[in-house]
Amino acid sequence: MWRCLLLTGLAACAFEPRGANRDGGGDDDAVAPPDGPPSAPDACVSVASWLDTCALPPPTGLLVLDGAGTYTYDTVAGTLRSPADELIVHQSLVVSGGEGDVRVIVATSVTIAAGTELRATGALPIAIVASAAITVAGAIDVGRGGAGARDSAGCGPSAGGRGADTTGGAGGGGGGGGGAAGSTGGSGNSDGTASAPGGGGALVAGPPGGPRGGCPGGGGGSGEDPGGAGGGGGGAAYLVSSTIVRISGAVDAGGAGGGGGSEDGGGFADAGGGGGGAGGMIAIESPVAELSGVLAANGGAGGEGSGNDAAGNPGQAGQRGVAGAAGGTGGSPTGSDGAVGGHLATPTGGPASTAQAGGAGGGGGGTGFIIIRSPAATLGVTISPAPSP
Ligand SMILES: [Ca+2]
Ligand SMILES: [Ca+2]
Repeated sequence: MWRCLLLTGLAACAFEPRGANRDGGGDDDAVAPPDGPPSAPDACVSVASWLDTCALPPPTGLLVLDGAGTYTYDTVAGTLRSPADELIVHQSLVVSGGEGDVRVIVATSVTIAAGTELRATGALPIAIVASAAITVAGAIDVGRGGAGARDSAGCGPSAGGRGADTTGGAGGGGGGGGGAAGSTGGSGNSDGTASAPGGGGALVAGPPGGPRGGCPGGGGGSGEDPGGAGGGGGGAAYLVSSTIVRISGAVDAGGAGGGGGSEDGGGFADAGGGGGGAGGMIAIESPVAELSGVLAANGGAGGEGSGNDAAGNPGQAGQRGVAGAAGGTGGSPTGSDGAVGGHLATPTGGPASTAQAGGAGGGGGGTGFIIIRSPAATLGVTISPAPSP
C-alpha cells in the first residue's frame, strides 16, 4: 500500500479517504489516536472505485509537464515523451480496471501546465492516480482513436455499420455508439434507387464498470471508388486523486470524423462517407473536484459522399465544447453531406442529409460518458455530454 508522505510537516497519508483515521505518520510503531476506535494497522481503503489504489506502489515524486507543445504517451509501452521527443522518467504500471487492463501513472501530484497537451494513444485506457493534486490547465487528449479506443470487433453492435456498395451512389456508414447511439448513415441515390445505409452503432446501456473507450463509425459504401473510412472512437481517461482534481483546461475524449467518399480522378465516384466515431470516456474521482474547464466526449461527424468527379470532405472530430461536430460538406456537388456528431443537445448525432445523385453522407457518432465521482464537485458549463448519474 501507499505509505504516508511528509508534506510540510503534515502527515498526509496517501489514498486515505477524507475523515479516515490517520496513524500519525504510517510508521509501524505509530499508535492510534486515543479517542479513535481501534483500527487494524495499515488498514487501507482504495480511493478509486475501478482500481485498487492500496495495491499500487508508493508514489515516487511529482510529475510536471510544462513544456510548450504536446507530450505523447503510449499506454502499451508505458513511455512518455516530451515535445522534443525525449523520454521522460516516470512511474507507471498496468492493472485491472474493471473493464480490462489500464495503464496507470502513479505520482504524488500531476500538473499539466497551460499551453501543454498530453496526447495519449495505445490500446489501453490511461489512468492518472495521485496522492495529492491533479491539475490540468493545459489539456489531456485521448480523442480520435486515442488511448483505449476500441475496434469494431471489440465493440460488436456499438460499432457503426458499413454502407452498401453501389456504383450509382453508395450508402453512408453509420456512426459509432457510446453513451448514446450513433446515427444511421444516409442512403445513396443509386441513380434513382435508394441504396442501404450503414446502421448507427447501438447505445451502451448505463456507464461501463471501468475505463473503456468508444467505438468506431462504419465505413461508407463503395461506389465507383472506395467509400470513406469510419472515424475512430474516443479513448478513455480516468483521473484519481486523494485530495483534489482541478481542470481549468480541457480533457478531450471525442470521436474522429468519418472520411469523405473518395474519387480517383475519373468517373463519377459516387462513394459513401464514413460514419463518425463515438465519444469515449472521461472519469474523475476525488474528494474535491474543481472542473471549470472543458470535459468533452462528443461524437465525430459523418463524412460527405463523393460524386460528379469530386471527393467528399471528412466530418469534423468531436469538438472541445458543447457544440456538435459539423458533417463533411462542400467537396462534391452530388455527394450528400455527413451528419452532425453527437453532443450535449443531440447525443445521438443528427441525421445524414437527403440523398443527392452521388454517394451518401455518413452518420454521426454518439456521445460517450463523463463520470464525476466527488462529494464536492464544482462544474463549469462546458461539459458534454451531461455527466452520468
Ligand atoms: Ca449517381
Ligand atoms: Ca473515380
